[in-house]
Amino acid sequence: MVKMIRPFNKPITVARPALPPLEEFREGLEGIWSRVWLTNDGPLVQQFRDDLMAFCRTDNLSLFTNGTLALQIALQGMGITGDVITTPYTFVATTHALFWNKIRPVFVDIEPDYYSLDPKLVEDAITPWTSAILAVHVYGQPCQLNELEKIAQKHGLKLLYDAAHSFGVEVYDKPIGHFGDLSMFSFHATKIFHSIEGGMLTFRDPGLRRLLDYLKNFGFENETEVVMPGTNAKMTEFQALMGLLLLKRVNEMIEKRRTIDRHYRLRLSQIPGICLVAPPSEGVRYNYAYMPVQVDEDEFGLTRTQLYLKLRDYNVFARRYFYPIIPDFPCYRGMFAGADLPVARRVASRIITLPIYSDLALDDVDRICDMIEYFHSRARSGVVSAAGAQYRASPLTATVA
Ligand code: T4K
Repeated sequence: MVKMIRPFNKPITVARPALPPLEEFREGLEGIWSRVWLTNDGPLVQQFRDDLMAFCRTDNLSLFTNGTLALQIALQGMGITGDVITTPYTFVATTHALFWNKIRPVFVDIEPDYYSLDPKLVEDAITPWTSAILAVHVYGQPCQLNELEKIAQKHGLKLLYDAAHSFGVEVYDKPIGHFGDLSMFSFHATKIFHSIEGGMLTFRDPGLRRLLDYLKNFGFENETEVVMPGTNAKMTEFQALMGLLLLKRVNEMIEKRRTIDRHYRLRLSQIPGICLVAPPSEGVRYNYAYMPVQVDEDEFGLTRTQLYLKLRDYNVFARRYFYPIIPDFPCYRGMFAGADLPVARRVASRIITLPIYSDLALDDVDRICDMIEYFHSRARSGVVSAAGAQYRASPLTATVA
């Protein structure tokens, strides 16, 4: 059978922000115009906070202008100092937030199923200088929550989660933000749910809310009194408007992603050398935030990076989230020479995250899978060398045998 594959005629990117109907946004803008209130805890920000409190089933929640500042402020507000045990397999903002607080990250390796901090290794890394654990629910898949909680309690450590990818995730009907002492969610445009830019903290200690309010607003108590050296990390009315309109649709968007994920899994599981991440564990209501797969070069016939480049030839802009691991970025290189991180390194060298967003058509998913299948079969038949030198995709069409 001969199957034609054409490159997409416009880029298919790893993520594509969801947008509400323009009419609804325009209506919201009219409200903002009539109130002439743009930021500083305006009515839409307050409404957004209330709606999120209902969605996340907690009163202990605070909004920020982005997730990175939310995490930086959380570390400051909780008085975390010294060493923090964390993961090398994440977006660089997780580590940057520690550095901005002059906290030393202690990298511990990840587990191979969902790529989050391996609790078995965490305990061995605890020293008298350790003050907290900062774990990441990578791609939205929950960390080993009970194990981390037990370790944190046993050693009197704070437990923080970078839940940037995890909005809408629940574990046995409990929202993911209810675990640990605090969780940070990112509402960046590329996330499953967003407010253009934005961030949210949920936390266990109700006393933290007031402190966070000070810290994100210069430490102002009132017009003339500043009670602590805060910064500026306030959410604007425009961000809140976007968030409010998308929050109404978030469950529907997750459902669409679930269908896309299922379709990918069905197709990709047939391709040798494409290794899927384990499905969500029992009790987890997942949000299908990302579509990561590992490429086994020996079986697939191409390296991960070769596949990434071939897809680009066909106008598919997958990403290598998260490559390289954090200690290998130039700004951190050499600082963590002793860290033994074989699993994180291996995953980072094989990972590719494929496009997923709620309005990605299933036909497009099929076409991406056809391409991957095609690259594999060409590589196997020797048309594409392991170095990727013999074959360049035609800009217009390619033929699949
Ligand atoms: N912790 C973790 C674990 C995180 O993953 C992140 C953010 C954070 C903390 C920090 O949270 P924030 O401070 O961002 O709230 C993107 C996002 O910018 C970043 O938010 C996200 N993680 C990270 C995983 O991905 P880049 O540099 O890869 O984004 P960029 O601009 O290359 O966009 C990715 C794709 O999305 C592009 O190929 C095109 C598409 N796109 C992007 C934007 C911005 C659009 O189609 N429209 C758009 O408006 O970091």
